[in-house]
Amino acid sequence: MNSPAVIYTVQDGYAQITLNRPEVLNALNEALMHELALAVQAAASDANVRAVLITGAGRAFSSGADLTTIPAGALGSAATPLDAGAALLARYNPVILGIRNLKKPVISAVNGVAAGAGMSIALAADVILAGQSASFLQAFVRIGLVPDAGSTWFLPRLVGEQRARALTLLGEPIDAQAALQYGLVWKVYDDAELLSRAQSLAKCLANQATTGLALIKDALAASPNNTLEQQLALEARLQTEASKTSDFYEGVKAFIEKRPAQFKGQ
Ligand code: T3D
Repeated sequence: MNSPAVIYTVQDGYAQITLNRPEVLNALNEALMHELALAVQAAASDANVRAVLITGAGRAFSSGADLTTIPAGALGSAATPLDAGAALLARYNPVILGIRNLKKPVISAVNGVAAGAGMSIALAADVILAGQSASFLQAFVRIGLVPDAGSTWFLPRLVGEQRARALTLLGEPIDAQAALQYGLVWKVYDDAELLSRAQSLAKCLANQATTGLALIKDALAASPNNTLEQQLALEARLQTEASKTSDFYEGVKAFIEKRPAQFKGQ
């Protein structure tokens, strides 16, 4: 029996999604993208899952789209052109939106290389952690493609216009330290401790005020398109929602009683 292309487990209140084709550095074929979509849906719909961790099996996070599944006959043939955009619409975009729109915090733990759409998946997370061996590669330009799966949206927002242009147009990899310096990742750990650090963070986030975290994500998602007036109004509306949660009362009560809060995620 074939191994699953994605391993999905739930523990300590969080879901771990492991891209699992290590022999090809977790290249994204149709099966993997299908299983990833199902895993993201499962995490979204399970009330017991209050945080999500995405990582890769073996020595890489993901090498991007599986280039071996592109039918050789389609390459360079005007008669049967390959429509890579159709693959994006069918498989990649729903996954990226699914991750980005999760009402729960998402961590990516980037072990080794994250290339092409694999890098886009890593960047879709809320908090990006990297191992010392991590590298980030906008591989698209090397094969004549356009950065996709959200890379042209995430990169300028994370690292600024100049770095986004250089990374995408030059297709040069950057290592974990450069990614940290650019603000592409939150923290860098020794490879040996990356996963346990990411799991500890996922467990910690799973014990926070989940509705409040979701509302924070909503506020940040709306921010780039809002004026200050609009954002202030949105913050007020979201705060009304947050202040109606039982977790808010628990947070205040715990502060007054000088004890750790016991958030239920509601
Ligand atoms: O239609 C659509 O799906 C459109 C969507 C497109 C979105 C994209 O993501 S386009 C970008 C696709 N990705 C790439 O172009 C990256 C290709 N890979 C590489 O450049 C290198 O493999 C890496 C820089 C990522 C890693 O290099 P290295 O030296 O550490 O490893 P390697 O030896 O190149 O790879 C190890 C194995 O994985 C090797 O197989 P082998 O020789 O041991 O049998 C290699 O062929 C395989 N592999 C690596 N990347 C891919 C792959 N197999 C299929 N697809 C890959 N992307």
